[in-house]
Amino acid sequence: ALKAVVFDLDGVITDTAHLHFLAWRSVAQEIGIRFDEAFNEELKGISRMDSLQRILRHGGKEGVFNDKQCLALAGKKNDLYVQSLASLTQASLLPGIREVLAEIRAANVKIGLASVSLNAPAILHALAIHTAFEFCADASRIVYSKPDPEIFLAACAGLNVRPEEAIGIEDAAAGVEAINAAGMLSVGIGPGLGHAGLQLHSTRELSWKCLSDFWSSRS
Ligand code: B16
Ligand code: MG
Repeated sequence: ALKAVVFDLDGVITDTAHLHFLAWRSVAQEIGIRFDEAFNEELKGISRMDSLQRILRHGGKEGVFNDKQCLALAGKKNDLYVQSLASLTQASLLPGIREVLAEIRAANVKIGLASVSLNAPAILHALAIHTAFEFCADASRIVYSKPDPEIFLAACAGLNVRPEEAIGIEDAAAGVEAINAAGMLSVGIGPGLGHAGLQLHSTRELSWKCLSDFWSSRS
């Protein structure tokens, strides 16, 4: 039986991808790298330091900065990003999320979080939904970014369920890959996620009915 549903944060629960983009763009500009929102897609679900490496590679500046300089650049980005999080309120929840969380809970199925963002706890508090989650994987203890399954496996372990008993929900290609590699069933929200077990256009389509129908159709 289905025992848990594990959510990604950015792009599934709230849309912070644009805030990440604005913060990275401003840091990148200072070191002469330009990038657009299309390239930003490739940073979804990728950890802070790995994102910086991808940006440097994108700008042809791989290996130009030493570790200390990289940490400073990442720190500057995070300061800008954290400042921008002040704009988050309960209204920043993506459509249908509050409802589906309540429905999953009512069905007695556990709810977990698998976000590689070190800011995830602060974001859940700002959205006033932290109490909905029985377990949030600790991003600071994760070694490998998505598409590695590590964070989804950590979420399942913390919820005390086997990956085969859980559904994962993601908006990023690397995230869907991570869910599949963990041995969970995957739900992809948005375009370009043909590798997801179930593809939806928007969080609006998420409901307990859609998740439980998907589960019974596959197991
Ligand atoms: P932070 P997710 C990810 O969150 C974001 O998609 C990614 O763009 C970001 O770089 C990463 O978190 C790290 O975030 O700098 O706040 O630690 O999609 O796994 O919820
Ligand atoms: Mg995401």
